[in-house]
Amino acid sequence: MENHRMNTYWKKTACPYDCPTTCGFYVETDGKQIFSVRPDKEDPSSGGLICGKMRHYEKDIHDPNRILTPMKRTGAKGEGRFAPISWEEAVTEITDRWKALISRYGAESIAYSNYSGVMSQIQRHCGTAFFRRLGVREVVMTLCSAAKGEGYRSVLGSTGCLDPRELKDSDYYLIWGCQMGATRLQEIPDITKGRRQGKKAVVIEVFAGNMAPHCDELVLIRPGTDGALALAMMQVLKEEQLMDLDFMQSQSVGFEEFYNSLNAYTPEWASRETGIPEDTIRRLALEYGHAKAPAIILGSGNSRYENGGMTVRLIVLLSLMTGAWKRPGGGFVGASPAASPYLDPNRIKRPDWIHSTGKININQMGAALSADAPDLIRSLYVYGNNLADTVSDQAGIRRGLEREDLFTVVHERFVTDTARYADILLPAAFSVEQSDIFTPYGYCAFGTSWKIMDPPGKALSNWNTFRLLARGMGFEEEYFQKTEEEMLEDLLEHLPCRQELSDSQIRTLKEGGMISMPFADHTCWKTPSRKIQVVSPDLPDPLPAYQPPAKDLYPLRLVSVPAMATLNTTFIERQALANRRGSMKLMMHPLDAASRGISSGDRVIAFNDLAEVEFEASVTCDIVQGAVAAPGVYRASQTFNGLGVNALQHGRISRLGEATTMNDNSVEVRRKP
Ligand SMILES: Nc1nc2c(c(=O)[nH]1)N[C@H]1C(S)=C(S)[C@@H](COP(=O)(O)OP(=O)(O)OC[C@H]3O[C@@H](n4cnc5c(=O)[nH]c(N)nc54)[C@H](O)[C@@H]3O)O[C@H]1N2
Ligand SMILES: Nc1nc2c(c(=O)[nH]1)N[C@H]1C(S)=C(S)[C@@H](COP(=O)(O)OP(=O)(O)OC[C@H]3O[C@@H](n4cnc5c(=O)[nH]c(N)nc54)[C@H](O)[C@@H]3O)O[C@H]1N2
Ligand code: SF4
Ligand SMILES: [Mo]
Repeated sequence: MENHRMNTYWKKTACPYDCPTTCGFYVETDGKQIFSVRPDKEDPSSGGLICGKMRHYEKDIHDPNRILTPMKRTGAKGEGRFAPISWEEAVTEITDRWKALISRYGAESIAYSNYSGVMSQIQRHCGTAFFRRLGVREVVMTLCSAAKGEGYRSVLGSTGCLDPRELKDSDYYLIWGCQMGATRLQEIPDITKGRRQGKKAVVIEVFAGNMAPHCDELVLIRPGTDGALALAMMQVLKEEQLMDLDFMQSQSVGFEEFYNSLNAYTPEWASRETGIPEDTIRRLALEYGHAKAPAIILGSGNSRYENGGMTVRLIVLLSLMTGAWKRPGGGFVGASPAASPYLDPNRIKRPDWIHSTGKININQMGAALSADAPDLIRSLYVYGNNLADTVSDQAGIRRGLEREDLFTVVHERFVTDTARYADILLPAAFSVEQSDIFTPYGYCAFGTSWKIMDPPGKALSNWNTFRLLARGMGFEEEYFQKTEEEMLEDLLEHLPCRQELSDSQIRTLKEGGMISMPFADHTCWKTPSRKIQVVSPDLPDPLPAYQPPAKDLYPLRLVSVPAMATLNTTFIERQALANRRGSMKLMMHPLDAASRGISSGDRVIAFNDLAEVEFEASVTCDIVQGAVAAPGVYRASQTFNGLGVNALQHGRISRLGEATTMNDNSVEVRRKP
């Protein structure tokens, strides 16, 4: 980037990445470049606290390694050699191939993959509309927290949980499987302040990660057994008469049946399941039961199991049992806090265009891309997703991407491990080069950001790319005629919450910026019965009960945890961040390491029936015995043997929510000779 700072000014924008916060901030620009980033103290969700990664967003936007032109593959699949072509050539080739496939095999021979590269709504979801119009199979988008969402919804429907800004009123914090120092940074100051005032923060984790300094007590738990802990805590609350029976009896359905089932779930029983000492479980339950406004902050880690939805149901029920939801600061953080929807997503996603009854679960993309799959996929379009690194069954996915008969198109900003397999590679834009609406999933807020500069070279936003492809396919719907700015204006015209907005808020949305929305009424139950659904007759398991995690085939349970310096594979191009993260580590308990003759710094191989993956061992008491943890997602060239941790993960899906079970796997580990 040239650094001629002339006539610069500050523009408001928002972060396009997949955090609960969606921080708003300012960028310094001259309309052609971004020079620097400045946090915005007035921003509703971040309050001016943005992560280190985005404080130098300009380095990614002006990264010399960006893809700037459409390209066609010249080397072998996976090699990453390409030659520039024009957009016209690219679109003609893609749409000619697709038309031929559709007439010969039907539209279901084409598939797409999209996830969380860009989380702003138009750019994230416009492809869904395009592919529905094309007639391909629906993609089940459950790579992240869908089991958590379903578990919560089964009990509370769309009831708004706490907005993290309400945590200042809580009097006890139970931080449950959440690496907040990385993923909910903005909530740490209130908890730190609370702890100074004598409020207690307890972390329940498989691996403490960055949370050890932010809590008063660390409780280590065996992976996938949190449901047992929640049940035993409720058994103690019952025995000690710390439940708010009036509240639960009057506000819920099915309470009696569940209440009567609790006796079997003693702390002694739960101790055997979880590995947590019996008296710790009892003490935790008493502390929680005596608190007036305790808050449970739940991450997504313990929902990424076959039993994940049930685990979340049980933890949500625990959050309700003492009546905490009635009091300011009491309740639950980790689902949607919104009182009602701000935006109608169907205007972007167009469910009215669904033709196909088929489905592809993104977690099972490895099997779906197989040459032996019953409904052979002959073309794959990837945008906002790096499936070669981030999705389970990595070896299966790579085998699929290597298929010579798979016509692969990737729309990307960088030559990722997925992009290396593209037949046609298309250049994508950054958030400041496009216009969109932003809806943080963890805060009561939303906003807009209008294009600040043109994309460099021939890069195009997802919206503009799908418009070109739609024209190439001959789609004439008005949807595809609109510019992204017209689409954004249309969404603003039709906001379901428009009546609730002040003139100045509407002005902010029109100019670009985030606005704060009212917190939900936490006892207005938005469920079909208008009550808390302790029992859910429509689910396969109506009565909440303990379900153990998947059977261990190997002696060590394997969990994946977010890294501080990167966000899935976003930011891994930036050398300073990659250096800060360091090499691919496997966290091990000292007893598990000693019995295998392993010390910190040793190269080790973790293996199971799927793969052998090389790591650097890091021996620490911050992980529960019997488990290993792999922080971060690495690109192949940053790994030791070409494979990442996702090569050790099966593509099984959860019982509730059809979601990822990436933490529900086991391995053995040996020292590399
Ligand atoms: N810096 C940074 N920020 C991020 C991300 C990132 O990779 N890096 N990722 C972004 C994304 S995509 C998301 S979805 C969000 C949220 O990201 P999530 O992936 O939901 O991460 P967390 O909820 O913070 O952390 C999950 C925690 O669950 C723990 N865990 C795993 N299994 C169990 C279990 O059985 N029991 C218990 N008690 N704990 C368990 C893990 O040890 C881990 O600490 O963060 C976003 N923000
Ligand atoms: N081992 C392990 N695996 C994980 C996780 C983990 O913690 N550990 N986390 C899981 C979770 S929670 C999630 S949400 C998934 C995320 O998985 P992915 O959706 O694959 O997320 P990223 O790795 O961030 O890759 C997103 C890609 O989108 C590209 N991109 C960004 N903006 C745009 C755009 O506007 N247009 C286009 N066309 N492309 C764009 C980026 O350059 C990037 O390469 O990973 C999951 N996989
Ligand atoms: S990556 Fe997350 S914490 Fe960082 S600025 Fe974006 S939303 Fe905020
Ligand atoms: Mo995620």
